[in-house]
Amino acid sequence: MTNNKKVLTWLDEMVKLCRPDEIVWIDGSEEQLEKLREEAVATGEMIKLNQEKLPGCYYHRTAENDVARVEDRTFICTPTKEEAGPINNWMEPSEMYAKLSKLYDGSMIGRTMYVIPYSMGPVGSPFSKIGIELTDSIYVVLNMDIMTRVGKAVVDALGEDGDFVKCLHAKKDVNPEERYIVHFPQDDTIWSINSAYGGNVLLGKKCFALRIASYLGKQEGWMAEHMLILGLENPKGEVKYICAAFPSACGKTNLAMLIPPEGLKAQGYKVWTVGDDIAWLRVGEDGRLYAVNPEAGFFGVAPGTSEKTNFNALESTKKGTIFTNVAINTDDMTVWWEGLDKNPPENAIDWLGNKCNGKEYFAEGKKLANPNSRFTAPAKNCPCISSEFENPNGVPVSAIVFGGRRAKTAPLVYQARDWNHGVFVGATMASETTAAATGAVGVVRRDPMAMRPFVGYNMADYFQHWYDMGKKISNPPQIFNVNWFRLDDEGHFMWPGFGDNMRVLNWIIDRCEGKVDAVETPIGFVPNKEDLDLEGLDIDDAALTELLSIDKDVWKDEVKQQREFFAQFGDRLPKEIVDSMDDLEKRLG
Ligand code: GTP
Ligand code: SPV
Ligand code: MN
Repeated sequence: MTNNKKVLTWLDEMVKLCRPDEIVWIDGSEEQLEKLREEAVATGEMIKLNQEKLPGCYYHRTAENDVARVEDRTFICTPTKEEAGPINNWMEPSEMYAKLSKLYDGSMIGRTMYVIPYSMGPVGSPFSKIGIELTDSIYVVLNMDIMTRVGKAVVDALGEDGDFVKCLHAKKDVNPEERYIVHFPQDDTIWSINSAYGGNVLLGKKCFALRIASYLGKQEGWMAEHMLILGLENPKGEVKYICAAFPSACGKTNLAMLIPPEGLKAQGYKVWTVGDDIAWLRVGEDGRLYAVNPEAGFFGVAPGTSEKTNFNALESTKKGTIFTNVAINTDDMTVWWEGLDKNPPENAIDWLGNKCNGKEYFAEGKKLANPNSRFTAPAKNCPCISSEFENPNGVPVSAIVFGGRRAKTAPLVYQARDWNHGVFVGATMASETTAAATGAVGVVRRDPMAMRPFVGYNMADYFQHWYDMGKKISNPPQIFNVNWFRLDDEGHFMWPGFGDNMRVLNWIIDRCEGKVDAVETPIGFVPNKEDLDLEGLDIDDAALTELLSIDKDVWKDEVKQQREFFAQFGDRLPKEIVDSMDDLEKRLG
């Protein structure tokens, strides 16, 4: 398929290492993909779902020990440990290559190696980047085909001499003890072994589009961020774009596809989706920041997705979608997960493959779907996909929003004073952990810019990069922080969330346009209650007051925790962060 010597030399080397029986280039044709689907169904790797109700949809179950990203087994292998920084796991590159080569040795004997040429971003766009993933998994091939632009056109765009990110994946025997997700930023190389789950194996996603791309962005003067991109249309038909960084399973897909509450919808407000997980950001000639979504699909959290909470996401999964680790309704071969509706199927197979009575499970509080079960859906299925989705130059960003799950502390929304203060707001993000990664759930941890697991170099230098970018953006976006997850004393969410988040987005855009005043607090600007459009919302005044309040004692303690977290970066920490912390402490009195 190519004469590119760099590709052929590398492929030759990897084939000698893994020793597959066969090598198959993925050309992106429907004919080839259909054959692979049939093969995967024949071997039991995938299950064909009801083709009348869910045309082109398939089901896959991963191993019980392989259902989420594995941050403790994810490495950034730079020549020195300092380059990787204190947050990343690190090993010296030659040592890691030697260690992993032993694991890959002969790992594809008796298997086929698929060669997937793919583009992150529209094929041929000057902002796009090409990768080639070698894998022995048909599931990976079919997911990559949905999540990225795959096939012959990419090989043509690469040309005889083009560079690409070299991605090697072998599922081997999915042994968690020997599972490694490894990045060599200086070599444009990613090696993944012993997993078959999403973020560990769809190497275009977190591994390339965030870890490798963040490193490239630092060198080349742009940014790769864990952000959704949405367009907010007002009744005049003007569209303003917002990027939002929330940690994994904290609401990006939901916000990106939001449907406004009745009142606002009737006035003509609308949301258009450009991206739901990753944004590549560059400075345009007009001095504004521009965002491109490098992906072509959504790898979304299934539980909690319903017609009510996220109609557009659910619609996106009605055709050409792969479901992973949800439950099957065996009466009609459709899918089910917690939160889809209140009617779990009686005749079901749970995510572990057990036949069961879903109603009994539900009554007993047992999970039918894995909490991190996912759908892989083509972006073009989404009813509210933006007309700018394929725009190779991206969309101009009016606001950047940070946010996380905080039961207490963070108010519903506040605005940073300027770019540098906004960088501090992002750098001091913290959120309760979720099922998207292995480990404890619900523990507050610091997660700067929602990028803790995804920065491909020293996080102190990443903070510096944000400050440096600020100097290049003459017309910068305003920066905000939101928290949809504040709990009352009984443990209930105080804010209704989902579609009602539109009320907060409108305030954000009003602030960007200088249309409304705000209350200055020690942490930034919070809304005057009357500037939030609350029409049709059943929320009492006391709750709203609390949602917008800042408890100085809690925040003094928060600054202490920030200092502890930042201490690990030593002298490498930008001085601006320390200045902002001192300033915040002073303002808190
Ligand atoms: P990743 O794909 O892991 O990066 O996750 P994400 O940030 O896209 O999160 P997603 O939108 O899939 O939401 C994760 C979970 O949070 C789902 O179970 C949602 O139902 C729930 N959720 C999303 N938005 C809200 C909200 O505004 N309020 C509340 N209470 N829950 C929400
Ligand atoms: C996340 O965990 O942030 C995801 C899913 O978007 S994964 O592709 O597994 O990283
Ligand atoms: Mn994500």
